[in-house]
Amino acid sequence: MLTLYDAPPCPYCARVRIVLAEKNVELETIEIDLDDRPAWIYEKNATGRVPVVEEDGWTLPESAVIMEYLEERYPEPALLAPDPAERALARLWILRHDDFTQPYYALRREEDGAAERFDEQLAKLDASLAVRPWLGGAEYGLADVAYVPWVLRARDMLGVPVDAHPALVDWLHRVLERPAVAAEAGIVAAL
Ligand SMILES: N[C@@H](CCC(=O)N[C@@H](CS)C(=O)NCC(=O)O)C(=O)O
Repeated sequence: MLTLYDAPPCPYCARVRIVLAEKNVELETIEIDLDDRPAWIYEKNATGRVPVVEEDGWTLPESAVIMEYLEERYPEPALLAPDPAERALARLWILRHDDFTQPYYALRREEDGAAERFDEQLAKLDASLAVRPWLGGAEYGLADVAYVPWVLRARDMLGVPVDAHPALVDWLHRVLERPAVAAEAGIVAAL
């Protein structure tokens, strides 16, 4: 059985929760208190961060790597397209995710200009979603999962207005139709 070291507020953990739910993987969840982390978490991940997954005594940190691991370990339903170009596009979004999260965390720290910089990032997602239905291309997949935890938290916890970005609003509506993402919205609502 797979174990997930998890923290409900953590958007990186949310990526992994969503992928596991999409793939209907049976799991045990061990909740880590981020304000009072147990010392043993450093044995699972030298940085002390979550998420970490563990399977048969083997541990793996880093949400982007975990998502890819889960995609290979539990291939059905697929969350990466068969087309190499679409797989590459999804990976590019995931690789460049820091461009999106830097202004998000700056906004959380209430830094000057952060709202504008984060809105530029939302506009970038919107522009892509205006030409393709999903971030990775024709189908929902890992790129959408990689971004939606922050978009939900920005909208529902930081009060960021998203209405000026119609393709993003439409994507959010479609992505929330997936039970795995709707469950995550429920977690955010309870934070
Ligand atoms: N690059 C990591 C980031 C994970 C991360 O930053 N997790 C946060 C919670 S959202 C954490 O464990 N923070 C504790 C710390 O930084 O000490 C990933 O993608 O998994």
